[in-house]
Amino acid sequence: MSSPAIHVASGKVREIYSLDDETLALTASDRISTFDVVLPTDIPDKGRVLTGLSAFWFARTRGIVPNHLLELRADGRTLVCRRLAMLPIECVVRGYLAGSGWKDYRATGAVCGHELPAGLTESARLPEPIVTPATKAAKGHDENIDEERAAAICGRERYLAAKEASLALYRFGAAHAEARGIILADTKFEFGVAGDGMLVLGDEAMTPDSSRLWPASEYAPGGPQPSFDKQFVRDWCERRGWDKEAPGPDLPADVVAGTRARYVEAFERLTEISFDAYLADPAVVL
Ligand code: Q0Z
Repeated sequence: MSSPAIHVASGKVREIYSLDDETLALTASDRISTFDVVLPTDIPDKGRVLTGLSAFWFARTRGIVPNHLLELRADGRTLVCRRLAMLPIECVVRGYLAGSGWKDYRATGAVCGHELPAGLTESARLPEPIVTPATKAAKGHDENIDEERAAAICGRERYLAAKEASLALYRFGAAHAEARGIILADTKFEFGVAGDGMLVLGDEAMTPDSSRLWPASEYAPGGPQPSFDKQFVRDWCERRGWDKEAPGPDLPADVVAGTRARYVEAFERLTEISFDAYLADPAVVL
């Protein structure tokens, strides 16, 4: 007889359950957040797209670094995972200059201690991808830190192993995506330590919610890029006028349908697997 799952934490759009001392279940809902607010309207199958993509990347990167995935449930939205002792930092890899990376560069010429060439524009491709660690804020925004600080928090050896794994994962994912017309501008990895002391990739991996995905066909540095997945929602929210304070607006059916189609398109382009095949049998991504 199995014990009941115990709810242990909620993210903005995900839930985490304890199954036993060694395992957790991560369930992705169909909720969507924009401008840091979770909207009242779900995007059907969004949680399945994110879970399927995460499982796809976990299956294809286990030779780069071990990960926490034990089982992809038949519901298509739940990952059963090894319980890890999570590092208190996240490893963001940036191949392009966007978001807080662009803000920090514009203000100081550097991002998390990485001095960058002068004259880069917003969304520029960097000469080499960089790892820009951040602390995990319980509430509000994560704070960018330099690599010295990350090494002091995690231990130097542990940080360097996480950094090298992050770069290798990003290089693999960005090359895979670029060959399919999608720019993986940046992405966030979270690592933990397993019972045997090994560094293990946890959380989600290279999903639209943990990354910036841009359509390569529209790439035009010198300003912000349209988001592959959320641009319909953002544009509609901007046109409608909203102060970006909770609660957000209900989304009309055409915006829901258009957004779902973009998530499904990202899934199908990255995996080369039909999303209907995934719904019929999630194991097709493994
Ligand atoms: C991940 C998070 C979510 C809320 C804890 N394998 C693991 N072992 C231990 N802890 C975690 C993991 Cl993945 C862990 N988070 C982030 C996920 C909802 C928070 F689905 N928190």
